Amino acid sequence: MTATQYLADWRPYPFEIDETRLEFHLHPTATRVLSQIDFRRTAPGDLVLDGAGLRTLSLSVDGQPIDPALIHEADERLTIPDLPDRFTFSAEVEIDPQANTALEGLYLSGGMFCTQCEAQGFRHITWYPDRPDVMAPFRVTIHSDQPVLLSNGNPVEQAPGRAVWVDPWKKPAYLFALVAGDLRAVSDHFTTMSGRDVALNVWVRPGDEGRAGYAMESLIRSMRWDETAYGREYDLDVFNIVAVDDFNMGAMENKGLNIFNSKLVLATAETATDGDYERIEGVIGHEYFHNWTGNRITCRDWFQLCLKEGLTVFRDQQFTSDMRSAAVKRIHDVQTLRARQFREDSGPLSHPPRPDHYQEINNFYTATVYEKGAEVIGMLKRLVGDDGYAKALDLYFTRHDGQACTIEDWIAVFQDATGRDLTQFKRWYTDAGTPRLTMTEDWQDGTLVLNFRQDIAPTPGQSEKPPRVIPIAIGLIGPNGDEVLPTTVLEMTEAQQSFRFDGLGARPVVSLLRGFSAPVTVTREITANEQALLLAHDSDAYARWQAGHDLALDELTRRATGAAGSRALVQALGGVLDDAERDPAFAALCLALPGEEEIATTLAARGTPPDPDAIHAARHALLSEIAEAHQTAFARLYEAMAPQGPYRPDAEGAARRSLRLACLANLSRRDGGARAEALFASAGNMTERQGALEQLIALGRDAQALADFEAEFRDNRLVMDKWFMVQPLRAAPDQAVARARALAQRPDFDWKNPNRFRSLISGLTANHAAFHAADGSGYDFLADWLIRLDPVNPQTTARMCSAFETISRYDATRQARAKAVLARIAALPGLSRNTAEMVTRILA
Ligand code: 0A1
Ligand code: ZN
Repeated sequence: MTATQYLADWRPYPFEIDETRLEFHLHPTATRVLSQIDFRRTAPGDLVLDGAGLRTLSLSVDGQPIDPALIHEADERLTIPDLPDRFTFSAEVEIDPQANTALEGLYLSGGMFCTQCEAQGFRHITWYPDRPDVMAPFRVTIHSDQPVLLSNGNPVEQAPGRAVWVDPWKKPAYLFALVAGDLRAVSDHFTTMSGRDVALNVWVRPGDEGRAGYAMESLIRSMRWDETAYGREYDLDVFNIVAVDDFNMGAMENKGLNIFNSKLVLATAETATDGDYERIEGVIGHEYFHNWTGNRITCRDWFQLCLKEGLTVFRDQQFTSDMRSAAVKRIHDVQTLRARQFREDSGPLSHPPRPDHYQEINNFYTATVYEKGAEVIGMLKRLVGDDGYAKALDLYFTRHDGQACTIEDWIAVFQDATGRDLTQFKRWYTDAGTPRLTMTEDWQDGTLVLNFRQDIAPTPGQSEKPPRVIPIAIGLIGPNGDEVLPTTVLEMTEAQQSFRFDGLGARPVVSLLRGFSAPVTVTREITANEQALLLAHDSDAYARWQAGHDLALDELTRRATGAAGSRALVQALGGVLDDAERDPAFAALCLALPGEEEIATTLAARGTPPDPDAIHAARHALLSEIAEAHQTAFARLYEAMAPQGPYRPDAEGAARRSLRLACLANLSRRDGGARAEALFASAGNMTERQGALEQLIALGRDAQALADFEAEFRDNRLVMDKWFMVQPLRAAPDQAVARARALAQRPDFDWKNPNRFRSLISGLTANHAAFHAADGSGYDFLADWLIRLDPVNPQTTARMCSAFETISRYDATRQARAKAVLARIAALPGLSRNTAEMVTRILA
């Protein structure tokens, strides 16, 4: 078992690097890497370098050979004592990209060389101080017969078989990148705010050029937005993006050479959904925004990961709200946060946005670091105001440009720019757990008193939870629907606190946590009528949606535990449908009832072990009631939302399609799938085709459509990933596991490709009642595949273990079955550090 790393153990590196020179002789199985690193001493100490899986051919300091016995294989380190104040370290190593199925370091994807160095991939390339606080300018020479040779920075020499790239900006090794392959560019250019011309390229495989246009448009929008919203200008002569098919994550912000999972680059109307387009725009933005928040200013150590990720997610969320609909974006972000981060925070994997220990850093690229990291910044902005935020960010960029920083540095710029003491606020970074906010009301003679209490349940390793500052945005709605108090932010700093509102006429309804002003759960007394009033009249779109969502959740949890249903939700949705043409996206969001997983979470939080079958049945029954009650409205809106012109992947078009598909889902419950079949056959875009296909699978009328889809898209890996995903996801729970098993037998289930693996396996784990089948077949299926993948790709295996993080919510039989399969994984000889850490934490 590997030693745990602690934040408290961080020590400065005793050397700085003036320049790193690398020379690559690329070969699929025997690539030679020559390195020369100019070190300058800044403190006493040995030179410690990281290296993993390297065949070391030679090591020297200022030309003098170094004894290879100084390599300590067990901890993958080379330690050289007694060095002078300035020296050049050189190494020659050999690595095998083709054998690199873990996709960390230099590897091959479809014959193309590419790299992934975050978090600790560079040590698989050569000996180096592989830690983010050691930054250096790089000069990279590539020798290869591949036609396109790319690295970070600016190209200084390009000749057949050889290229030289120089990156003048100091960077840590995790931002290094190299690509060599037969690639084609979609090119454009951008003139920056100071008038510099930047060449832009999106590199794809031959034949994919027609699918990269949206990525390029998104890049140009991102560059412009970062100039106007944050005053940040790009700083090299070229910006390259490369699409690769085999990639563990979404994309990577390497300096000047972003590498992307091809599913986040390639899109046409026929092959990509509205959701795909939105993600492409958002992730292109995210990686581009890292140039300032991550690259120019990076992290001192990996415990500070949320310094770059929380901020960059926050920035990409702002970008998407500016490009599309701010209200829809906020609701989507809240849904994601609840589904992924609240889930993580309420189980055995809970950790603070800034953890203070880990075994495997790659297990900490989590919803807590990313999405909660972004929410924490949103709260900070709310507390200091827009001007305070702008001042703090300007100070951050000027004070810390070129540095590797900490959360303390980040908080200090807000304190210094605004004068506000943020000592209590810092707990949001250091303490795990989602606060539960309970509100009660006292009403008398025109005075409303709101009493709040915050409770935070213990999380692993943290039993004491002092109160945090919580910005609670509220409004008050009169009984006739008028707003009697516009949005007001209450700052709660104590465990219990009351706020008083005088001079009110009639008793208002509180619109609570407007804009989702803090990442907390809410407990309050509210009637179905009051929820319906908010759903109809709240001026805050998020709060309006939340009211309807809460109404639905109350209804579903009652039914799932055997209580009788009411008509309140069905009636309230009638009002939403009457208004749907004015705001189709909002109506679609309201029609998407809480999912089975969320119902299970809610029941568990109330102390009731969720019964997946009862939840599925209750949701199904309620959906049928809604479909029946509003069939005329659904039929009318389905026609009204028909395409009005050629497909455009913008927010307005996506809104209409989302409402149309919500109507289709309801109509399909009554028309036997006739409309879905017609739409599947006639739709000219993937959004509607996939939507129709999902309905046909749910109805069990899918054979023809699946065969047609396969015949049409057999050669398109990304589209076939959808085909693999929707079947286990939408199949009836009692058939989904068998179906997933059959799909896994197909020769085109290329399980070593992370996208293909995730499509099929996550399709099943996202089918709540199927994955949690009482006989344990879902757990067995997942475990069998995790066991198979672990020796090939530990990172992807470990990430998918989180499907088990909720097991302690369920009944004793399910728990025992899940724990037995986890024990089976834990006992495997040679299990990766990644997976071992996840399984141990889940079983703890
Ligand atoms: N920094 C990237 C995400 C990323 C993280 C880790 C990776 O390998 C372990 C790869 C990519 C981002 O935030 O987009
Ligand atoms: Zn990121």
